[in-house]
Amino acid sequence: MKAMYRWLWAALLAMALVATQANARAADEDGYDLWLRYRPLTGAAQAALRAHASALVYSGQPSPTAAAALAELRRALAGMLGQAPATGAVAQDGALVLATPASMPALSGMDLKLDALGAEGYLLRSMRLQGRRVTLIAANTDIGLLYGAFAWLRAQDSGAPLANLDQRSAPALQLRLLNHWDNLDRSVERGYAGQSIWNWWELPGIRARRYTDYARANASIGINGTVLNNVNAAPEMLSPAYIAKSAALAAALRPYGIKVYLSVRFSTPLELGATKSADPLDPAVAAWWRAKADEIYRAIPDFGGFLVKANSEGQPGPQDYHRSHADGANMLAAALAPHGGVVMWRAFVYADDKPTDRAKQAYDQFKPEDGHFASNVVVQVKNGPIDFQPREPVHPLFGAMPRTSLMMEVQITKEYLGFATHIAYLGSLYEEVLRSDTHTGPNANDSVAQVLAGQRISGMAGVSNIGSARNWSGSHFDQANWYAYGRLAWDPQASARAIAQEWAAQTFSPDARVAGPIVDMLMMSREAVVDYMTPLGLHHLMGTGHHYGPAPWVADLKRPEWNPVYYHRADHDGIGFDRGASGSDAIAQYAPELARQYADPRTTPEKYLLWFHHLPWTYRMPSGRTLWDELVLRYDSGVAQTRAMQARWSALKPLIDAERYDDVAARLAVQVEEAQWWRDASIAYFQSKSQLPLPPGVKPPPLPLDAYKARSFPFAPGRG
Ligand code: GCW
Repeated sequence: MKAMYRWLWAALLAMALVATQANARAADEDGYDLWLRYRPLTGAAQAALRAHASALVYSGQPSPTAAAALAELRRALAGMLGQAPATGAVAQDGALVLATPASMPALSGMDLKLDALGAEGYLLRSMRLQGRRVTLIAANTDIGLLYGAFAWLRAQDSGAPLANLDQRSAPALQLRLLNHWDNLDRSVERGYAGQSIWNWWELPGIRARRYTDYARANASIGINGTVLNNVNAAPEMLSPAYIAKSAALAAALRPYGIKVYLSVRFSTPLELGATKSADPLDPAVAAWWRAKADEIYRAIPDFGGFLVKANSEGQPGPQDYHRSHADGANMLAAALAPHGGVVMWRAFVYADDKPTDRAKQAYDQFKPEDGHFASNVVVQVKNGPIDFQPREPVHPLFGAMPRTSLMMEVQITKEYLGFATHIAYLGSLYEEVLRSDTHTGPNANDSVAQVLAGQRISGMAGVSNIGSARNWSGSHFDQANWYAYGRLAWDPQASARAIAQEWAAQTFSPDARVAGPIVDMLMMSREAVVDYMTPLGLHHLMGTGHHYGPAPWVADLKRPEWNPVYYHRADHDGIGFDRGASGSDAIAQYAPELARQYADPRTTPEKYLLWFHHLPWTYRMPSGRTLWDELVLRYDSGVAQTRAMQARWSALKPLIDAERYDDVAARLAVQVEEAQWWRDASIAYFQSKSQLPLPPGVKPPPLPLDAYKARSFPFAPGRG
């Protein structure tokens, strides 16, 4: 009997313990709120916030944009304090005052140096106003106020002290855009977050609330434009019915400072049966585009412009009529110019009939056209010369077309970095690219960030990772890539780590025990992916078509540059792509200083070694190891880093809500397994070439090479 009581007692105690532990864990979250969660605060944190947000002050009738700023603050404060603050026109102690020179003429006399903020910048300042201690959020325009409101919330959410704020910020780039590769049937090319967010079928009559939340999220990180549809564009996009649908989206996004742009198919008038050709020099074609632009601007007065993929991967373009890129771009630019629109003409071109190194083709085609483009054309260049690989050296066009505006395109979606399954923080990738020195100008450091900021039309485009998934990006951690993209497009000099910290604090918790390990995971994640997929400058070794998983052996596709063997060139003697003078000479496209550095494997950064050089397996690395041994160890290191991320996450279990914890944990388990797969398959394949033994202590791949080759994934997502 006594034993039974003891047993019962122990059982009750255990149950109580489990219950308290469960209580201690935060409530489940599905990720819909992104980094704008505004969860209730308690204790000192709540008191501190209350002291700096006792009221919201704005005078006059707010525009839809100023109203959005006020609504966001109200919503946030109601969430965090349990009660929305009073709104009024008169300052009181602890008030948040939102003002532009138009809403509060006195601002102009206050020596705030508002001019330097431009049309989109803001300032946050703790100060005295009408004898009251307030926080001023000031800007020249209402959109600046909205950005300022979000900046204040970011400061609050990341645990910054609110008593002595003095921040000013203005974007370094004019165009900070998302590119959706969304099709009209709602499939998304290279999308891993469900169907397209745009419900084209139901538009324009039915406007999902999600469109407004999309706009809020984007405005919170400074994104000011969105290209709604895939660059592989359908001609129907420009039909009256779809212009009406785009106009409905434009109306939902407008209060948040987000302009709508469209991808256009170069042959649209021909395919819609309106003209007999798509020749840019045919007056009937140019007239059609002018009339079309007029029609679009009647429906969307602040329409941003066109994005064009022409003469690339089978898309039509001016070269079909023996015209140049500039001929094509300028014809469209002339149609948009009267309305203030821009043409973003993509430099991502490579063609069947060009036997040259794919990495050279964009430069070869565009550099000779420098200076030929109209002033409202901006050439959109991918960050690297191949295609959104886990790592690439920067594109040689940056800094090489001084008489043409260039903007940079990066991928936010992870076509080549494990879709939404693997964690890979792209803030690190963007930062690496933006800080790369192009050596193209008179400055000691002509980083890509500086080159971009110096363009007449400046900007960045990020290929969106947003879909209809409840958590927007398909995985919680992929939200960080959307966030980092926006923050870096605003300030290309910002630090990826600082951005990771902001994101982790807002999305999970500012508590260092939570944010610290999450930042560590983010910061190690991209290098881990590089190491287990494509170490030491290897690239484009992914599975055919879907680009998931290792397939370095593929050699039978129609076009040479579709085959991984084209890129790694491994044989019995060595590995790597010779892009020096004895090879494709792609190196010559870089500024002399860089070209000199890349010409010699000894001075080429190790991370780009096999990008630029074909080297014997026995080549001595700076570590003293042979290239073969080093390569194998990198693969192992990638797997080890992935396991380390997993361990960090496991330790966070008590501090993260179960819903998000479990989802991330499941993905990490798959990532560890797949990192191992990448490592095993790659080593098995390269060993079949090198015929060398593995370094001592290294485990051989558990399966024969053929077993890896036999894997196929006919239903992998994202092929549009
Ligand atoms: O990365 C490649 C993708 C294609 C894409 C193309 C591009 C939209 O595999 O799916 O097409 O680049 O950027 O145009």
